[in-house]
Formats: sequence, C-alpha cells, structure tokens
Amino acid sequence: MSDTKIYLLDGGSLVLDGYHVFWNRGPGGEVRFPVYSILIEHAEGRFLIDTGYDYDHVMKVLPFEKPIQEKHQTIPGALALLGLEPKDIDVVVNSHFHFDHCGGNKYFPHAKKICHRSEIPQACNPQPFEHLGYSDLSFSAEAAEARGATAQLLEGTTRANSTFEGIEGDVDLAKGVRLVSTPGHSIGHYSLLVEFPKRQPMMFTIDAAYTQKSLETLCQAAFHIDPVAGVNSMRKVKKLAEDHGAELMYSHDMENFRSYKTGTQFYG
Ligand code: 5PN
Ligand code: ZN
Ligand code: ZN
Repeated sequence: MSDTKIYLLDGGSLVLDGYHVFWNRGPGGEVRFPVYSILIEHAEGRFLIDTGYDYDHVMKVLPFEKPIQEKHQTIPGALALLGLEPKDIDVVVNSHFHFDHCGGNKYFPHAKKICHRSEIPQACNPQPFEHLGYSDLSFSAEAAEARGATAQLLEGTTRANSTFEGIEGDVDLAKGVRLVSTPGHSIGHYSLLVEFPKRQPMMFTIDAAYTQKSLETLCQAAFHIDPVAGVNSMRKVKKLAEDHGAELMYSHDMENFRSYKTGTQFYG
C-alpha cells in the first residue's frame, strides 16, 4: 500500500470585507482569499474534504464576492490535473455546509458522504443570519426540499444519492486521518488532522481560523453561530497542532496559500 498523500485542489478565490474576515477587528477594505479542497490519497481509499464553491451559484446569489475561478479550479478541472475524475473519489466529507465548501458535491452522487450530524438540520433550518452561508443547497435533496430550492438540484440528485452519514465529536476517518470537532463558526464544523508515515502532520483549521493572523489573535470570521465556542475551538486547534508538532494550514489565507502545494505537487 502506498503512503498517505495530500493534494490541495485550488478552487479559485472570492472577496470579503476585512471586517468579515476579522470580526470586529478589521481593517476594512476588500480582501481576496483562496478557496480549496483537500484530497487525501490513503491506503483505505480516496477522501475528499470539501468541494469548493460553484461559480454560477456565487454569481447568482453573492456576486459581490467577485468570484474568480478558471476551468482548472472547478472540481472536475482540478481532479483532471491529477488524471482523476469525480468517480475516482470514494468518500466526500464536508467540514460544514457553507456554500464555499459544498459547491462541488453535485459531482459525487456515487460517493459515500459524511458530515457532522447537526449540519444538515442546520442547512434545512438556518438562523436568519446564516441564510447566505447556507445558500447553495445543491448538495442535498433533503435540504433543498426543506428550503424550497429544488431548482438548485442537478437532474439525477436524489435523496438516496445525497444522503450523509452523520457523525459527532472527534472521529478517525481512516488511520492517521482525524476529524476534529470545532464548532462555533458553524454548528457542526470540523477541522482536520492528518498524520503521515514520513513527514510532519498537517492540521487544517478549515473555517475555525480563516488565516494565520486569525489563529494568532483568536479573531474569528464575522460568520459564526457561537463566537465563544469559536474561540474555544481555535484554542483546541492550536493545542492539538502543538502537541502533534503539526504544520498549520489555513482555509482562506491568500498570503500563506501562495506557498501551498497545488496541482500535481503533493504533501506526503
Ligand atoms: C465566503 C463566505 N461568504 C459569506 C458567508 C456567510 O454568510 O456565511 C459563511 C460565508 C462565507 O464563507
Ligand atoms: Zn464557513
Ligand atoms: Zn469557508
């Protein structure tokens, strides 16, 4: 069996105001940030963590986030760079269901799907301030029906092929691949810790900390359901990364992303 490898699938970029990236701290002004998905090649299968945003969805619902996404930054395009197709993915895990993490789920009707057990009910019935975050419902027939948005569903998306296994707490997806429960940003948010046979572990904060500065200053994004839980989750991520000697990887940090390996380059 081959050793664990991680590929980052570049998913393009979006724009937010600095006060949304750094809640109550700023500075304000346009911040362009990357979106990417995490492909784990593992002896137990191919795992994809998150699926980026759908360009047409963002142009329709959040055009003010000014999406830039080339063909090689779509999910099929990014997989094609690696000689892969969506059907080669065994398991799709969503860290949470904000639109910039589930837009490509539609390409994986065949895959096993996993998420926190509270995230689908939340996408079905979000708080008033969460509607924009949970606006792409193409990942779930159940959520689209609950929100009266079945028009978003691709033909062929059914309840049966968009059903998730619900989990809670910290869960080992496979040997050395751990989903770390980090609620606050969303109700059932997960971060990810991956260990390798031959290299330093990697801790993906995902949206518990958009950027390095976010984690260093314990400053979360303006989008959250429970800011106190969010700060505690940042402390948990920091401590786990320290205890494991893990390299920290941030979800939406353009400066760091420029040095991340993408395309055919990999970690492992
Ligand atoms: C990128 C982005 N834009 C808007 C929202 C939101 O309303 O909740 C989460 C989120 C985002 O990640
Ligand atoms: Zn999010
Ligand atoms: Zn995000």
